[in-house]
Amino acid sequence: MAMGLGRYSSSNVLVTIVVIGVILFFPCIALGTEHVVGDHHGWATGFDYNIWAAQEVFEVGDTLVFRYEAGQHNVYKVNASAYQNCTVPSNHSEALKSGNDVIVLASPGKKWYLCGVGHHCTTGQRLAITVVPHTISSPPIPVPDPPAPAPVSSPVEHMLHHFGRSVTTKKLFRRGFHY
Ligand SMILES: [Cu+2]
Repeated sequence: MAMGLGRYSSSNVLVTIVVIGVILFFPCIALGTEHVVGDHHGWATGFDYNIWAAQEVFEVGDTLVFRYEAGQHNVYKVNASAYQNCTVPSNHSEALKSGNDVIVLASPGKKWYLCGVGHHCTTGQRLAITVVPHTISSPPIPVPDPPAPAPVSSPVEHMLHHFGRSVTTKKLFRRGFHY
C-alpha cells in the first residue's frame, strides 16, 4: 500500500478523504437558514414568539440565533412540560447566556426554549418550534427533452420522397428550407 501511494501516508489519505467529504457536504450545511429569534426584536420580553415561529420554516441544519444584551436574559433548551410551566432547569450551567447564542437544529421534531431570568418566561419569553427534515434542494422537475430536431435524415428522406431524388439536403438549405 505504501508503495502504491508514493509519498502519501495512509493518514494523509484519510485526511484527504475527510476534506473531500466536508467539501461535498458543506453546501448542504451552508444552505441552512439562520433564524434570528424575534428578528429585530431579538430575545426579550413583550414579544409573541409563537407568532414569529409560525412564519418560519425550521429545517434540520438551520440555526437559531438568540440575540439579547448579555446578563439581561438567557436561553434554556427545555422539554414540553418545562415549556408549558415555565420551569427553569435547576442546572444553571445549561443556560446559554452569551447574548448571541447560536443553536444548530440538528434533528427534526419539536424543540422548546425559554428564558430563565425572573418571570420572563411567563410573560412570553419562550419559544416552541418544530424542526422538519432538511429538504435537499428539490431536484429539477424532469422536463421532457425539447422536441429534438428530428434526425436530419428522416425529414429529408421524407422531403426527398416528395421533391424527387435529385433534391439534396444542401439544396434544401440553400433554398432557405427550414424545419
Ligand atoms: Cu429574559
